Amino acid sequence: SASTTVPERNPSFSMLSSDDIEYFKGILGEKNVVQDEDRLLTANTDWMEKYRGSSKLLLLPKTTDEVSQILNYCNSRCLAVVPQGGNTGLVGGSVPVYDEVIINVGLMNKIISFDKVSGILVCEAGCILENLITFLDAQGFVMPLDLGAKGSCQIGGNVSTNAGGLRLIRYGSLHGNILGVEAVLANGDVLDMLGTLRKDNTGYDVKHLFIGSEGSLGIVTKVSILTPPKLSSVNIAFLACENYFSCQKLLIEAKRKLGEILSAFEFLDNAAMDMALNKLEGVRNPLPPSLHNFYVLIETTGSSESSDKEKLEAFLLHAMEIGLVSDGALAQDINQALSFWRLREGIPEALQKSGAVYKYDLSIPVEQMYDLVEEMRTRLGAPTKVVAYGHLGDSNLHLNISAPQYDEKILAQIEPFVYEWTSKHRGSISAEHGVGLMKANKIYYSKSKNTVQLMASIKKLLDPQGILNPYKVLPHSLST
Ligand code: FAD
Ligand code: 2HG
Ligand code: ZN
Repeated sequence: SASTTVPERNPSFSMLSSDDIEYFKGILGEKNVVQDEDRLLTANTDWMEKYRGSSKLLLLPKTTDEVSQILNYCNSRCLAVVPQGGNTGLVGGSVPVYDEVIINVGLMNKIISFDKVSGILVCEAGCILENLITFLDAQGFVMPLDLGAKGSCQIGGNVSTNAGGLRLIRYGSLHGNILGVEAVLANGDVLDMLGTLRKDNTGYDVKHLFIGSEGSLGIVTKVSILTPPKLSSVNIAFLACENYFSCQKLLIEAKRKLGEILSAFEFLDNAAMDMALNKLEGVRNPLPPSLHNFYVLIETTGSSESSDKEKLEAFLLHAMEIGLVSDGALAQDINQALSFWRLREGIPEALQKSGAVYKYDLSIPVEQMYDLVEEMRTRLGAPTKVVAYGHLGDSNLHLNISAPQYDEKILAQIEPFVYEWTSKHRGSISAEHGVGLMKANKIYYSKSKNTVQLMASIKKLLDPQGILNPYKVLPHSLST
């Protein structure tokens, strides 16, 4: 498997005993204390099958009070735990490293309230993102968040990773859209910060600590979200560009000419296109066969069918005239629109099917972003495939290196080069996926020493024994 420097098991954590299991059964009932080997194997293994723990126990609480009781007990026994949602995380954060108890709030999947005037949704953390999208659609609203893993990821997992996704360019990050959080601390204390207000400046805004802290500070049990109304006119174009500079210029033009109706700006290079076409069933290139170097997906969302379409068409015509775009297709119906998205959203799955994959999720200034991809190709050569795609509109590159199998020699060619390069350009080594286990020891590439030290102090204050998601997020030298 992939090599990550894994620290020793922290010897201050207790080993699970049969008394512990009896205690959990007393709180949760027999059925929600899972010891079944197949279910544990799944819960121990991450989406990429790159990280594997050896937990012997999966707990499925149904209420905040149950979460509180479990954590209080684990803390008193010094039993380490891993909060797990849909287990779609890509940095090894959602699976145990050793024998940590897995806690999944997937049974807490109720919608608590929805206010049709304000668009504020309050729900339990185990709600699957796609179910929330479907629920809101029927109410005439949309989630301010969408991503390829929507069918399995939980809103609690999304909040805990501060997931970015495909619409961030339009709606901004979850730090803006999550109005409230209920979370349970390591000692079982419940923090009710489940506000539904847009404005509330009563001191420190503590809920933000739980947005993006990857289960290291508490278990998120409920959230309230500001959701925008569903607008009547959505248009999607799939375009080809011959060079990276054109993609960049196209982004500047799109922001200027499409302005407030721009709702997605994604890119992929031809290596990513090849991957998708070869590995995904029923996916085809929306453009006539011809070799293009780059592809861009542009979506607009607005309230006027005629003027939005006119705007987009004028923009595309202009882009073709000045030579930024060499070919393009506008989705003519919902099925075509879905097929454009399927192609883009399917790339991680295509890569997963193609063997070993080294993933880097980087924030890099748009101008320099593709230089890294080209340098990497030169460094690596065959038989690796360097695949680039991502949220160009947010300066977020997904650099994926696909190889026949995991290989220390390949890894040594990639790291620390990729992190040093990113750090030198003042980028982030994790734009949206988080730190998890994969990057715990790499955090200094993107955060200053004093800032990391403050993170460790906050961790110590909220979780003095370090039972919550150990070995993750913080560098291992600071985490015990
Ligand atoms: P998990 O993977 O189960 O957990 C992720 C982290 O959150 C872990 O550290 C875990 O301990 C913690 N956690 C989970 N639930 C809770 C909780 N209730 N309380 C406290 N901590 C918790 N990410 C993006 O940002 N943008 C994308 O576009 C995107 N696309 C993806 C596409 C695919 C196909 C896949 C497989 C992944 C993608 N991801 C993306 C990564 C991943 O889906 C997101 O990070 C997602 O938000 C994780 O949610 P989850 O419920 O699966 O959490
Ligand atoms: C996406 O945007 C996800 O598709 C996954 O964030 C990125 O697989 C990746 O590297
Ligand atoms: Zn992404």
